Amino acid sequence: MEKLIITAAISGAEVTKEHNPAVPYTVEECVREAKSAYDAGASIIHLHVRHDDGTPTQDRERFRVVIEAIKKVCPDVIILPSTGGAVGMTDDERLQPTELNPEMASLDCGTLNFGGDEVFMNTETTIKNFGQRMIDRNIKPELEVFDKSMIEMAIRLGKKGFIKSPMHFNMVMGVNGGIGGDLRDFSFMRHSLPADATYCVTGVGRYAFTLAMLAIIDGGHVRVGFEDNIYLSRGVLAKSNGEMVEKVVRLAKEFGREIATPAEARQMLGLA
Ligand code: KMH
Ligand code: ZN
Repeated sequence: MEKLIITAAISGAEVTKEHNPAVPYTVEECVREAKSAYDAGASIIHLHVRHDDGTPTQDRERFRVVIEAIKKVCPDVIILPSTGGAVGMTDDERLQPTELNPEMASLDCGTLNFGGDEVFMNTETTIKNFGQRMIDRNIKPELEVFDKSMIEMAIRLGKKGFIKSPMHFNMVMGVNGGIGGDLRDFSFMRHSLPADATYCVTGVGRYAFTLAMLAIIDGGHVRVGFEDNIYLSRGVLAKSNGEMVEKVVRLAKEFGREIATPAEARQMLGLA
């Protein structure tokens, strides 16, 4: 089986220090969290940035500063900035990190209720614009799919030339408003992907490590981190993103799955 690519979603836009005091806001805190994940075995950092008070921002210069600071201590790590940002941001705001020409970026493939009454808007025009931007700048999209309909949207827009193949998906499962995170949901999503696609799975909240296990044994890849889950196990707050990555590494080793380095992840994802 291919080696396992671990992504750490170190910060997100919604989770706060009230949920877990280790959630990073400042540049230094982002560096600390990225390094803990990288040292534990993450080859990709999915990045959101904040102002120092924790307010989410998509400001290009804030991304530039945080990415440069992370690269100083994790020189070969793959940085995958968010173009989702936070609910309510405009498309232009959200696209700012693509101006830095990262190797990868997230591309959200549909609209959904997001954790209650918030609506995370991604119309077909938005997805086409974001897809075209990533083609123009040679950025590999990680296709964020929160439900099966979003896989179908990605395939449809791929046929129209807005997303290149082979596609790389991130099945984000367990969001309040999206698909759940049970075995049946995983199987349904996974078997709806194009045959030549690669995928990673993100289990939100209590699904974080059960879905990681399924991806490990299925040959997929895994994302964990404070963006998606604040607990290491039931009732026990994670002290760092690194602790969550370490747990995935332990699970992978139990099942004979080796961990990909950033260089190996680049080969597998067609970035190199
Ligand atoms: N913060 C969510 C509304 C992404 O990074 O592309 C969207 C999100 C997805 O986090
Ligand atoms: Zn995100």
